[in-house]
Amino acid sequence: MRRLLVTGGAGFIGANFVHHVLEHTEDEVVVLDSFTYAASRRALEGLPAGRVRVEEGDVRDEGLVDGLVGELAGGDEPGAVVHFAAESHNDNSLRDPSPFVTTNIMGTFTVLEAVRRHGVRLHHISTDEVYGDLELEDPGRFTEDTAYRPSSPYSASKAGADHLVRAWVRSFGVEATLSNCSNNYGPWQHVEKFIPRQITNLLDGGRVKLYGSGNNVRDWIHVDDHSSAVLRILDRGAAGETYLVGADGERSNLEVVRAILRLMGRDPDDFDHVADRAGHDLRYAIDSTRSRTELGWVPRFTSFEEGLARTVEWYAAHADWWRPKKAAIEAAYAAKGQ
Ligand code: NAD
Ligand code: TDX
Repeated sequence: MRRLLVTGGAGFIGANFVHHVLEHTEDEVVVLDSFTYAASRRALEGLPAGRVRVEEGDVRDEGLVDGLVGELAGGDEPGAVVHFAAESHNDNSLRDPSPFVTTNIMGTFTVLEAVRRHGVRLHHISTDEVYGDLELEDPGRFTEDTAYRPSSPYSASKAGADHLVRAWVRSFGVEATLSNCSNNYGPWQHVEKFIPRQITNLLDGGRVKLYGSGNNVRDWIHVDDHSSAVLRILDRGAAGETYLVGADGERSNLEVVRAILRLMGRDPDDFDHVADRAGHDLRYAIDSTRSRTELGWVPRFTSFEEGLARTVEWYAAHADWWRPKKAAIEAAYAAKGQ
């Protein structure tokens, strides 16, 4: 039995990860989450109380983080921190970068200092966006050796956090691994994000909203495959190493929108072009060869269209969860011409 401290465990990926851990291991989990607008208590309901404890608090709170990390030290099997907590939406970072800098950078600093004091292992969750973007016609993909070139306040704050983790590994011998994953989709994703926004617009009788030309490419992975990769890194990853996680799911935004419209029985060309995102990254693409060969990890959702169909069904069945958040999000987008 291993003990895990999962920061941001009430968010989209963190909550899916907690479910995945409970299903596939004997581990016990403490969730640390400050329950921002992005968190969901409902996503953690019904989990066995003997194996999951939820602590409401801020990852920037040094005393709180120190106490929770201290609980992981010692014991028969070493515990670990899995650090998901972050401000995660690019559009929000363009409106107000401040919480991105403090949570994503200072929060990671706070976690690093605590794991350093207590000699506890850390897995840091990063993103492919730290590498900036690729040209649409570029045949290349991001690898562990790609130089950092972040474009947005969000991706710059994640890049800053990654640099801190690597510096703490080298300078202080902190036992940390990192993963940079591509765009996730699946259950419990906030309706501010691309795929849930379009599905719930259609379920609500609204229209699909595509930024700019729609030619921008994202590399989609089902959130459950991200969880299995993180678990594999915890089990087999080497300290100090970085693992890229992706499922060969490159699609243009236009292709995604048309797939959603088709799945929902609509005309695939019945959508609105809206104002583009400032500084909009063109293309992300992950080469996950190393994670597959060194860790033996393989994604289970090899068909994006099948994963998308299941996601559409999930949102249709969980309108009571997303509908209370929907109107305010759409009003904010409308105010920006999006
Ligand atoms: P999310 O916004 O859905 O969830 C973030 C969680 O962190 C929320 O529960 C929020 O309450 C919590 N949080 C925010 N600030 C906090 C603070 N100061 N203290 C404690 N908790 C705080 O985000 P997500 O999409 O689940 O992303 C999780 C992680 O994965 C992030 O680090 C993100 O950068 C990374 N990531 C996301 C994607 C993606 O496609 N969504 C892809 C690659 C990497
Ligand atoms: O309404 C929309 N219309 C649209 O065309 C929205 C919300 C988005 N888009 C476009 C912008 C992007 O090209 O869709 C693409 C995906 O947008 P987001 O869901 O906002 O994701 P992205 O900016 O690519 O970042 C995501 O993946 C990497 C996560 O939000 C990050 O947390 C993660 O690091």
